[in-house]
Amino acid sequence: MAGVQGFPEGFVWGASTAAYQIEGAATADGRGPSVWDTFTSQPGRIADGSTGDHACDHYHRYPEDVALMADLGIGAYRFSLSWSRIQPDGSGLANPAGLAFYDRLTDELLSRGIQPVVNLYHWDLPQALEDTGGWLNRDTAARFADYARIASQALGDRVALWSTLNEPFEHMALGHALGVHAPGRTLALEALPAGHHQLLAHGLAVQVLSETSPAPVMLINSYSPARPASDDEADIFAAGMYDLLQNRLLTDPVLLGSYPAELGELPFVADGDLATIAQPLDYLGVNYYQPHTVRATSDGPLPFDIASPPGYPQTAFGWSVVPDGLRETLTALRDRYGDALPPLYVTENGCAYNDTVDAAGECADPARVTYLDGHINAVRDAIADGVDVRGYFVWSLLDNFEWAEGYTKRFGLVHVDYDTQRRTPKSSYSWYRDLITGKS
Ligand code: IFM
Repeated sequence: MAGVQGFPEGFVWGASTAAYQIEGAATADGRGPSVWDTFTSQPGRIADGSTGDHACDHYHRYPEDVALMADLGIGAYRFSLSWSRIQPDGSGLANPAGLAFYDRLTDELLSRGIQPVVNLYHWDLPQALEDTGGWLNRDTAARFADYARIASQALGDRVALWSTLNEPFEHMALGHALGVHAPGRTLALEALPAGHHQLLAHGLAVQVLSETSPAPVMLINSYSPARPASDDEADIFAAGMYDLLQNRLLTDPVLLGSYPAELGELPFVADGDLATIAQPLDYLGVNYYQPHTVRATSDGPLPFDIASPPGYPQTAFGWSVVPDGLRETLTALRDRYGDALPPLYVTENGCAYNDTVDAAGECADPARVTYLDGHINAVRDAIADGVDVRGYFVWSLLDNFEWAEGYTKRFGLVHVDYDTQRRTPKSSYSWYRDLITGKS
């Protein structure tokens, strides 16, 4: 296959999903409840009152989904494991039936020539661990290391690339500070230990994975350039604070072995934690959607408000389409971390639109094509500027359960009819296939 112009030989083109967002089969084969099962069962939490109980039924339909990936021509597929399928209570013996699903999926991918990129944790903590304090409890990090060992012993001979956690910052902020995601805690800045304990879990898991599997390891973080809403000193200060939290808080300890000095002493950081967290990392995963405009406020739980920057086209989520923000994100990481920065993968990038299937059975999504084209060009620009980027994964392969928005936001290259489970590749799917197979 010819490489895509402007991208290095061997650059990986992929697509991403996450367990709770696509698998369904919530109680199949001994799966235990996660915080998302609990959260979605509480009235008023999810925009359309839905749950991930059935989602895309990927648990049963994975052969069809892997066939779609093969036709798409992706070289790698990033998915997450459901911890509570593998350890229903988050600790103790593995559930063989749960592991067997990931075993089948991994083999199916490999039989189609698709590299499995396996993320251990995408926000679905086993409820039993939440009941003992969840990510506010240091012990959850040790439980995560045990779980990583089980996953690695089962799949580590075939996984191409591991990721420990997806977006620990969003999980801390949305789930523990603001309460709009599971587990629904509203701790504002008191949520910081939930971020620290996730990083501790990451560091312990990197140790386990490097002992038990030959595959390289990454951590996936979300990044967003911060822009002050005005020239006002308070807004400039607020933008700096947001930048520190979103872009540095959970990256500095991993790459530099220290929290940003501005934070001062953090009482929840124990002796030795930072050395554990700063394990050598093979890659860093970068998730990017949009920059944020930041305004100082004294009205909310946090001292600032963030918004989508004005003056750009917007997705159906109201997020601004700013492709250059991805170039800015990638170059800013290089400039901040220098030699401490491992090579990067763009592990999520994509957009939600109100896609529908027409009478002829087609699903046209030209706005997504424009979005992807712009952002892929931004990655090309970053590479031309010397940033070492090794791959790009679209979020998402399939329309899926978009957390607090339920099924109201469609991010997929493939449309999913949730009543019939019919999959319809969108025009962006054909466009992406042509790009990565060198036809466009
Ligand atoms: O759907 C999510 C994904 O789970 C994590 N990153 C952002 C996506 C879009 O909101």
